[in-house]
Amino acid sequence: LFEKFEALPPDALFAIKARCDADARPQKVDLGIGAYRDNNGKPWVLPSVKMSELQYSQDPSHNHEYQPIAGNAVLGEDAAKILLGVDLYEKDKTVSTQTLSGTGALHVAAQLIYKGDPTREVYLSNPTWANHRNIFESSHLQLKTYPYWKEDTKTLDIDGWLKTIEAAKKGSVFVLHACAHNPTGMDPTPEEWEQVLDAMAKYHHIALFDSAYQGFASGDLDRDAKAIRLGHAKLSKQSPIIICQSFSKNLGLYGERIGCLHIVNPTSASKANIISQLSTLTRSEYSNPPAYGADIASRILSQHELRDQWYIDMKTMSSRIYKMRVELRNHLVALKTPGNWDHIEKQCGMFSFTGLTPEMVERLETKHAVYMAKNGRASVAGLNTSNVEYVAKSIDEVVHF
Ligand code: PLP
Ligand code: TYF
Repeated sequence: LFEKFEALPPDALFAIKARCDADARPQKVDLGIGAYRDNNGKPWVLPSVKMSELQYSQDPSHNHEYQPIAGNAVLGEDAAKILLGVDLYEKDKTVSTQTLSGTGALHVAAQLIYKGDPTREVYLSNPTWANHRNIFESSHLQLKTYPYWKEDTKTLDIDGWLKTIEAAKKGSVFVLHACAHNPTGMDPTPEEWEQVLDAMAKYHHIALFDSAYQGFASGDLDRDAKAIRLGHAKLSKQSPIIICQSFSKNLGLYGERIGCLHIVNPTSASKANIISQLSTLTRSEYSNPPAYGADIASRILSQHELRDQWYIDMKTMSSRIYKMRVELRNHLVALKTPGNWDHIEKQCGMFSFTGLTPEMVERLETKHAVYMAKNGRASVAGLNTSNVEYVAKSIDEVVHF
C-alpha cells in the first residue's frame, strides 16, 4: 500500500525548530515558529490561564466526558462576541462551532465551502501563512492569490489587491488576515480596509477572516477586530461571513488546540441546515473537540475577574514585543547597518518581515546561530533584552558580507 510513497519535504517552520533545538551553540536564538516567549526566552503561561486552571482543578464538577460535536457552546457564543462585539452579535444568525484551533477552523471552513460549491475559487494573499495553501489544497479547492506586498517599497499593494477583487469571479472567497498579517506584519490602514471591503461588497465576494492574533497584536481585542466588524457592516446583509478564530496566541494555549469557526449568515433561516452539515463533517473528522482547554478559555471569557487579568496579559505580551521591535531597529541604526529598518518598528503582531535575503538568513543560521524563516520572517517574540543586541550585530554582519 505505501511502497510508492516518496518522501515529501519537511514542514519548513518545524524543521527550523528541529535544527535550532539540535544546535549546541549557547548563543543560539530562535526567531522561527511564532510562539510567545518571555524576556528569559521561556514559554509563558498567562496568569489569567493559571487562575482559570486553579479554578478548574478546585471545581468538584469537572470530569473528562466527551463534549457535544460542536464543542463548548458557552465558549462558542462568548468567542463570537469578542470578535463581533456584543452590539453586532446576533445569536439567531450566527453558527459557532469549536474546532481544533485556528488550523482546524480553516480546515473545516475549507471543507464546508467545498461541500457548498466545489468549483468556488479561493484567494489567498501573496505572501501568506504557508499552511493556508496546504489546508485549502487538501480540501481540493481551486486556489488563486491576490497581490498584497510590494517587496521594493515594503508596502501594501492595495492597487493590485483591488484589481484582483474586481477581476475575480463573482462570489469568490477571499481569505483575509483579520489583523497582524502573517508573514509581513503589515496590515491595511482603516481606509484601505474600507476600499477592500467596499470592492468585495460590490462584486459579491465572500470574506473568510482568519483571526489568529486578536488582542495579541495591539493588546486590545476591539482594535484587532476592527476589520471583521467593518466586514460585517459591509457584507453580512448579502453573503455569509466566515471567521476562523484561534486562541493559541492570545491565550497562549498553543498545544491545547482551542479555536472556533463562526459563520454569520445573512438570514436565520438556514442556520439549522448549516449546523447539520457542519456536525456531520466534524463527527467523521474528530468527533468532538478538546474539552480541557475549552473549559479554561471559557472561564476566562465569561468571568470578569479572569477577563480583566487576560486584558493585562495581552498587553504584557504585545508591549514586550513592541519594545523588542524598537530595540532591534535602534541597534541596527546605531550600527549603521546599510538599509532602512523603520519597518521593523512599524509592522505589528508576532512577526517582522525583515527584508533579509535567503542567503543572509542562511548565513545568520550557519555563522551566528540565529534562526528565522527563509523568506526573512522573524518571530519578534524570540527576542529579549539579553539577545537583541547580539541579533542586531549578527544581522549587521550578514548584511555587510
Ligand atoms: N492563521 C494564521 C495566519 C496563523 O499565523 C496561525 C498560527 O500561527 C494560525 C492561523 C493557526 O494557528 P493554530 O492552529 O495554532 O490556532
Ligand atoms: O510560525 C508560524 O507561522 C506557524 C506556527 O499548529 C504554528 O506556522 C505552529 C503550529 C500550528 C500552527 C501554527
